[in-house]
Amino acid sequence: MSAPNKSYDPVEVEALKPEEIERMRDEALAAFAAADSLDALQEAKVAHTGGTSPLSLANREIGALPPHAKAEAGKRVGMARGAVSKAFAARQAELEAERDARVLVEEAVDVTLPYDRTPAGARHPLTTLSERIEDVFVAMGYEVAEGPEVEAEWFNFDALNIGPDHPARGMQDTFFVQGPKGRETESNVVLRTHTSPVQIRSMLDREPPVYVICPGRVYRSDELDATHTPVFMQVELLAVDEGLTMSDLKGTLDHMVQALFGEGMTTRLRPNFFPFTEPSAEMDMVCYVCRGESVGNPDRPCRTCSSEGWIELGGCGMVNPKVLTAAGIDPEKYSGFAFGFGIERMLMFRHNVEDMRDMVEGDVRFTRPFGMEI
Ligand code: FA5
Repeated sequence: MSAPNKSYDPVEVEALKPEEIERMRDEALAAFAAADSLDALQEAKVAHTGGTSPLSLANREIGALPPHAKAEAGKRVGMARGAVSKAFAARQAELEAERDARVLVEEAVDVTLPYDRTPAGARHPLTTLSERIEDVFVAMGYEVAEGPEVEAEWFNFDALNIGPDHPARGMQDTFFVQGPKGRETESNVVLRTHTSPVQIRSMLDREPPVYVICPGRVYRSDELDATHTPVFMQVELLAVDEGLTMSDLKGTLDHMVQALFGEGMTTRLRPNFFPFTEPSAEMDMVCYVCRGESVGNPDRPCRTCSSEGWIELGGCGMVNPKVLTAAGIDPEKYSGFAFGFGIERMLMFRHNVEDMRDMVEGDVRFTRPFGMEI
């Protein structure tokens, strides 16, 4: 830095000459304009505005000028530095905008492209349908109840009024669990053939009133074919309260089919026999595709109900007083109704599945159209 000099003319200090200041400014502006990246711009900034840059050094010279010369030199250097600083900010904004535009293009994701990640899998439609049915009843105040799949014969048969010699035991083609060594035939344990034993467990576990919905897996020694599987799902419904009648059962079933299949669906009951309900009935719902209009109408055949107008859903009836007694409930005071049906059959007609084997083979091409609900 030069020493103070009273007779000093700022124009005579080389670094403060107007043309020198202009040159420094123009070099800085040219360097900023030439910078083609934010990093290059940063380097140009250090070179042209940093502590050892020509403009900073010229600025320092001002301090050594006599007072009357400082103002003019200060103005000249200040204006040059202001122009350099503005040019830097403008170029920085330009380069940042270019970078943002480039990143948007480079990092764009085409959400319509097929992805190659391993799919996480899907819940089986039998599970989602079963939960949907549970929701309908939970909304009416029912509780979800469960029981074991390996069940005592007493719960599966005896308590349900299916005696040792009752033909229903044979009819249900039971899988018997082998007893201990030497007493293989004496286990009294079976793979449950229906969800009705959960009725007994629910009544023994609770004081009436009892309102339960019992979904679960059941087993029968049926061959696997288009309409049967040896392992399938049932849902059981049980209500025990004072003064329940068949009309409560009918109203509940009507509500269920409307909640599952839509407004205006109705049900009908046909006489049937189950040892654990008296009277017993087979429950049909009106065909949700043709609504009965295919009956006697060859021009409008219906594949869903085979033009019968009705679809069979399951068995039901008023709980047999003997069953209430076996579960410790006074049949003089309480009555109950029950209903049981197969989920595979319901999935078949609700979603036009033609072959039950598709439900057990585990092929994702079957489950995928039902949605990837996890
Ligand atoms: C029963 O199992 C009674 N426990 C239902 C019941 C409960 C009646 C409460 C009264 C009161 P059933 O044997 O009909 O009933 O079987 C009920 C349903 O299970 C049938 O309607 C059918 O949808 C389904 N089902 C029966 N066998 C098979 C099978 N092998 N594969 C798939 N679904 C089946």
